[in-house]
Amino acid sequence: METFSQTPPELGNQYTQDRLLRSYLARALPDDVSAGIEPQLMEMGELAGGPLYGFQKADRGNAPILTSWDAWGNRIDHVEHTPLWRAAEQLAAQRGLIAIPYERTHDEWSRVHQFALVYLFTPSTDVYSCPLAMTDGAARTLSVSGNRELMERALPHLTSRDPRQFWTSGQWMTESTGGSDVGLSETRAQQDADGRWRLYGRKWFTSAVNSQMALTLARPEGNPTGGKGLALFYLETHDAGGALNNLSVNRLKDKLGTRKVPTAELTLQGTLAIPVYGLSDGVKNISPMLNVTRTWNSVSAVSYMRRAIALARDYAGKRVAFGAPLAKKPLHVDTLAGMQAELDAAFHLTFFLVEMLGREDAGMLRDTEPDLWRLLTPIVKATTAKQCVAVVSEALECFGGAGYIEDTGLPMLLRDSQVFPIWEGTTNVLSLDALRAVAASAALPAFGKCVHDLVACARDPRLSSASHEAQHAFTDAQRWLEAATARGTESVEAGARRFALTLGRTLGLALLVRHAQWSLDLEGDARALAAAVRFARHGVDLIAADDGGGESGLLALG
Ligand code: MFK
Repeated sequence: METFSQTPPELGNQYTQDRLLRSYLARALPDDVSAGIEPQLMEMGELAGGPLYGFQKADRGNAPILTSWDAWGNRIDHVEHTPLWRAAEQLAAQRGLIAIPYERTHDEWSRVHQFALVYLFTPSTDVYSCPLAMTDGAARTLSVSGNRELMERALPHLTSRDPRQFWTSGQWMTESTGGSDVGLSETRAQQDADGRWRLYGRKWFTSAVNSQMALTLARPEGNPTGGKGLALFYLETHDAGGALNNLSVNRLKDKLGTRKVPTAELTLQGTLAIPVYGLSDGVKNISPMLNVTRTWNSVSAVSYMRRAIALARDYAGKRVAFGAPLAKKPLHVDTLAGMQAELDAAFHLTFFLVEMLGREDAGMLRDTEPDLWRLLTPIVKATTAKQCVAVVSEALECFGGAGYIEDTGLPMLLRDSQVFPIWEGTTNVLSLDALRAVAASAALPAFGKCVHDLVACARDPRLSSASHEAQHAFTDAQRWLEAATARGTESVEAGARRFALTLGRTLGLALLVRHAQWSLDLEGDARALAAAVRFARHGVDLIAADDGGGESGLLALG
């Protein structure tokens, strides 16, 4: 007698099957841009749900390998990527995943073009988005640096579509003193008698160590402590003969997830490096990189949510329990709907940020928009990362025990997602960054006007409570900031996370409301409306004016 075996979940073309992506692009993009990029999205969607997804499953058990010595006793520190990553690198270069925003074929829409492709590519390539994010961040940092020599040397490689010419870049910031308080960095920079700079120190978490170049921070001798005393340096990892640039790979990290990413501990022993601009203000000077990698983080987070939901939805049609497919069970459908509403909000929030980055690249941000962009980058990263972990965790539960079994490929989704709230600034570090962005500028009134203008688009009465919730949550956040400021800095700091996440969820809801009205009017589709109503019910307003963060007594001992 044959025993039962469950049909596994499958993916189809990840572009054609994505109602959210297609509907967003139809609203946001001019027709000529849509027509120009659609064939690329179709192709990437087919790859991501077909051959690349199959390759990913076959590559599941592989990991990068560090070989420290060759057979003859020479130190080589060679890191071999897995086959999936080798293919991902070729594909990323050929499809222009870094080149697109620098070629700027579609002007200010080039970032939407790039990140729509990245959103499809990322969940089938096991966090190859990590080296790509750093590469994009380095390209942008060099582009705005004014350092002609470095731009001419590195940019043609970073933005190449030819895999033989393509370089990736590392972002070597974290030291054993910590990843958040970068000003504590201990790496020293010394100038040779012949004027060349050499770096000495230990970098503790250098992702994708195989990159051909890196941007890093080091303290020129005699400089003060703190972030201002650091300088931003450019280095190439190998010399023209292929030898390592006076650095050694001590070991690869043993991580919870992102296991395809060869994250290393490095010792710099006189590594030749070039100052990018100036010999101080390193934290400030590397911030263009952070703002790009935080955008990649947000796109990656929504792409993982999308992948988890795509698998869970397909499975719901196949898995029969208690007499019917899960897709016919009201509670299961309700659970999936809640996940989808979170994804809809996170997606619109992320691509709103992507649009702003595109306008920033094109020099089109006006008036208070640069302040708003500065505020939104940490808020969107923090909000979407938290949503991603929650949604992917819920998706695993949709598979019951199978979601906990490694060779389904599902647990890896959760382990990889858990990095999104941690790297590129933890939720708390980014919440404090958002407070600094608000304090230094007109960002908060600009944010309020943005929310107001978005919900003002809503005419359908079914959107009125969601619109009201968005406006109300913003008002509460604003009142909290005034009241907390009057109470003192401890009160402000204690509530920073609730403040930042309230802003993130508020803008997500307001963007959903705008899209829902458009979709009702032009597509005759009520699914975005359903997402707005559901997301509003999940809780948007996480803070009240009297939130003093006074619960620290809860932690008293005894
Ligand atoms: C899948 C995609 C993801 C790919 C990931 C790739 C893997 C990479 C792995 C990693 O490297 S993870 C490590 C990433 N590290 C971080 O994200 C650092 C987290 N910590 C912070 O962000 C802290 O807030 C910070 C280090 C910035 C605090 O340091 P400081 O020295 O206290 O900075 P401060 O005083 O806040 O800012 C110094 C200057 O920089 C200020 O300018 P002024 O000197 O003119 O006043 C700030 O305004 C400016 N600044 C800081 N952050 C900025 C910024 N300017 C613009 N944008 C920002 N984000």
